[in-house]
Amino acid sequence: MESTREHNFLIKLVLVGSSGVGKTCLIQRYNGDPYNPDILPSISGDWLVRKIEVGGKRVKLRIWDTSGVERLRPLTTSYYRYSNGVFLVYDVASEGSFNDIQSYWSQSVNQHAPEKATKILVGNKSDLIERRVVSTKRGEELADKLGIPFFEVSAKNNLELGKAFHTMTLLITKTLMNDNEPGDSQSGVVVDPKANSKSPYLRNLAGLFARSRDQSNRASMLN
Ligand SMILES: Nc1nc2c(ncn2[C@@H]2O[C@H](COP(=O)(O)OP(=O)(O)O)[C@@H](O)[C@H]2O)c(=O)[nH]1
Ligand SMILES: [Mg+2]
Repeated sequence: MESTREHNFLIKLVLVGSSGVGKTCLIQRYNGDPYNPDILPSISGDWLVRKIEVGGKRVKLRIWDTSGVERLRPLTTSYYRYSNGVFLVYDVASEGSFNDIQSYWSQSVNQHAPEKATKILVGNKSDLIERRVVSTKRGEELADKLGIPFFEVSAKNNLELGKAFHTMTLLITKTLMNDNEPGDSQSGVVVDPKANSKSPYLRNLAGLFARSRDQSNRASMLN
């Protein structure tokens, strides 16, 4: 049995998106593993744990990988259960994967993920400059339409991944601290009773998020 003192928050994250957008690569890269171009398509969901510190709080992230293969999509709905955050991932070199976000994934998340789950739109493979078909602007427009933050990343070149996960974690911890429901089993969260929603890092959250989005956009424009 784990001691609740080990971490202030236990957060469940899920990555969804069509097959081949790079969900597994993103998770492995974020976990510190080298980029592996020969990765096999995921059949079933899998998860790994990463511990990080955000704003002086110890956070344990349990990150779920899912399969975007069409015939297995219904299975994904069970992964949304008790999730605190969902990354909606597309591939900037695949128009189809971008369309799938609008026609399938955003609806499936809204239907099956907890209402309070934080959502972030992620355009992966920003390194594929020649093959890009979805512009940064279109990604931003879709994110605005969905009312969620947006990052362009590259699992291959390890660009902006950390920022996307960091922002997700910050936004979730902010929600949880506002809720302030110690030991809320619905969200699978351990809330430190000493957690103080008036901490300076949370006050700076809005500015931090705006900055990271600016930087994210700038970085993708430079590519
Ligand atoms: N160029 C490029 N290829 C990537 C990137 N991320 C993943 N891939 C490739 O895309 C393919 C699908 O990746 P995978 O992680 O299995 O996608 P998943 O089905 O969403 O889990 C693999 O051949 C990866 O090597 C990236 O950032 N850039
Ligand atoms: Mg996969």
